[in-house]
Amino acid sequence: MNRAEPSWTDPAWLPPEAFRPLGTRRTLIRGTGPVAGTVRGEVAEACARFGGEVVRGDGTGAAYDLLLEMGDGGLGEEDFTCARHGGTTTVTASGGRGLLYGLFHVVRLGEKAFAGPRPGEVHRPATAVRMLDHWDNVAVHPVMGQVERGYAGGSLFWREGRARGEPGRVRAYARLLAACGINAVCVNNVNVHATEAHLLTDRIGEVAAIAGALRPYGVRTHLSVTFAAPVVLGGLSTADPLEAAVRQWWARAVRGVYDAIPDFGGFVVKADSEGQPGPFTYGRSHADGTNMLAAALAPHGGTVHWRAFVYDHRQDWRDRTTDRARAAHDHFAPLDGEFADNAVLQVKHGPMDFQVREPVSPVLGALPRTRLAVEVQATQEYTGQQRHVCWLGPMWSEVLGFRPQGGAGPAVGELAGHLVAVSNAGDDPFWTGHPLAQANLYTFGRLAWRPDADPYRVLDEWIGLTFPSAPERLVTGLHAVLDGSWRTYEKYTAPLGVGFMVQPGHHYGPSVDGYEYSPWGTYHFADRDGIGVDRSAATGTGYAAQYAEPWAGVYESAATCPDELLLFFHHVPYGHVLRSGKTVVQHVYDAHFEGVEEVEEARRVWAGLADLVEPVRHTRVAELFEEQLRSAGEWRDQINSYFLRKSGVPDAHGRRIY
Ligand code: GCW
Repeated sequence: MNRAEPSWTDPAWLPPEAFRPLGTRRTLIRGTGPVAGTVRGEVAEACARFGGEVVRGDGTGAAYDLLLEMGDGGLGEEDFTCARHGGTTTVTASGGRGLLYGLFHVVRLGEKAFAGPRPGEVHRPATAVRMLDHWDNVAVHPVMGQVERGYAGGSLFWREGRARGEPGRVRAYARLLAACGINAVCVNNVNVHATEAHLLTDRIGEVAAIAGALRPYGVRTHLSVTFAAPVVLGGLSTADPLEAAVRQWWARAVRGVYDAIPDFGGFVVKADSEGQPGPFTYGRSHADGTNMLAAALAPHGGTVHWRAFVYDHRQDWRDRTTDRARAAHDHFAPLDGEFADNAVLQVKHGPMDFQVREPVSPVLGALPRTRLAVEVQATQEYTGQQRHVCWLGPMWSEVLGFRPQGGAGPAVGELAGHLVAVSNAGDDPFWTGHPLAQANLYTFGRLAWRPDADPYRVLDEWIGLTFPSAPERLVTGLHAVLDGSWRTYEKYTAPLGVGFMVQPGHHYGPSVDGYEYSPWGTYHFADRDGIGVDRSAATGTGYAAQYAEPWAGVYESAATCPDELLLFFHHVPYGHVLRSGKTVVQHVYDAHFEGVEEVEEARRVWAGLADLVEPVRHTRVAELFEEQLRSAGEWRDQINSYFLRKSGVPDAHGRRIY
């Protein structure tokens, strides 16, 4: 592969050129504090490059094109207004972050920010916390490596047991994040191993240094902690959340954290999940565990994000009564109303595990008295591992637009006060391994700011910022490659919502029965007659009944269940006729042939953009397309052959199946 030496100045959104419209203007800045200082620095740098000017003093009597002003009391700390009258564009904010977001708004608008009148608009984020969780280990893990499920090189923060000590790189990352509205980062893996446990106490200084590099761009730092910390770090004999000594230990530990990081965001906790310790050891509930940590954080304004990803990961495949999809709702719905005010239940968007197609988690509609965060996965564990183009904007947008109570009820984007993505960034020269995977990171940030935003418009923004003054052919080409890429990926991988069918362990590439007899609870139950999981209430696991109406009814019956989720909810014969009019097995064949053809077409479009994209970026994507095409072909052939062999039903179009 054609890899340059890692460098954090390589292409991403916000190249210097994106600042040209602003950098050629005269700007007056009124604001104080560290983040306002960042705004000043950004504008000064752009002006130095492009010939504009930062107007000095209070600006009285001076002419300026842009006023960036802090001081309006009526706005929240992150809000800003933008207007243009009489030849001056004015951004007003009450806090430094609002001013910074306003600056990036002007950069996004480009020349349009300085043309014609612009009526005053208020911009405010719909969600208070827009967070990236890094599954980064400090020490290289023997199985999971430096970054668990990381496909973008090493960690931005840690290397071989220590902090990298590269604040410039972290600051550059924070700048990209601020430009899409992300305001929080959790700097270590939710699986907290022995070395990482110490970040909470004796190694908090390393976290503080990272926090110092994130802060100028308004990004707060969070930390994953182990529930067993009082035992493994404090030498106590128990981590029972109701023990006074345990509660005191946490209170003291949290004080130490805030001494080092006064604006610390809080903890992220994976407890009693996939082997991580938790309150169950002591016969306590998730609410007991959460609230104990919440109590320690409350005096300092911190929040605990408690993950709902809890299920039996030692299942017996012979047992069809246990359903992993049910687990989060079974565990957490009964606890509604028991969680502290500064506790947030962090729920994966689907009931299983970030598959290319899942129903929206029923947990999101089941805890009206609990603060919720929705967790999506920007790192492409199950969606091509940043070797395949798979822009997830449309999927996330569907999730955020889902209304758990149906038509009149609130959408997931309104129910969740916090949005979280597992980060896809690392020390790769393009930040995300696949240069086009940057679009996922950017889109997440913008959807977190405005969950009902049109993802295709967000993609336009990313294109505009990444390729300033891109000719129409490039814009059209990028849309052609990215717009449908998630559905293309869905077509050539596991069909109709059935999920998994990946190689065990690393999860890349097809293995139809790879998890069929495993303890992980991810089965498809294919036999000679049919395939799918019966999750109906009438004859199956009852999962469908975890939804409110109308969804419980819609999913309960194979006749009303949406095609793309059919095998998630029902075990049907291969000849079952979908709502589309095709049989299940013919759909499988058609989708797999089409999916590979779509990859070929995307590769062709990309090849035709060679004259419009820097060679290093173009080459990287072109090389990855070769691998995507190979892998998609492998998926097609394995899945089609499997279905042909199981069902004995030939392809209606007589295409080659093995
Ligand atoms: O998606 C799965 C991954 C694990 C991950 C886990 C989780 C961090 O395969 O690697 O662990 O989910 O979300 O906790």
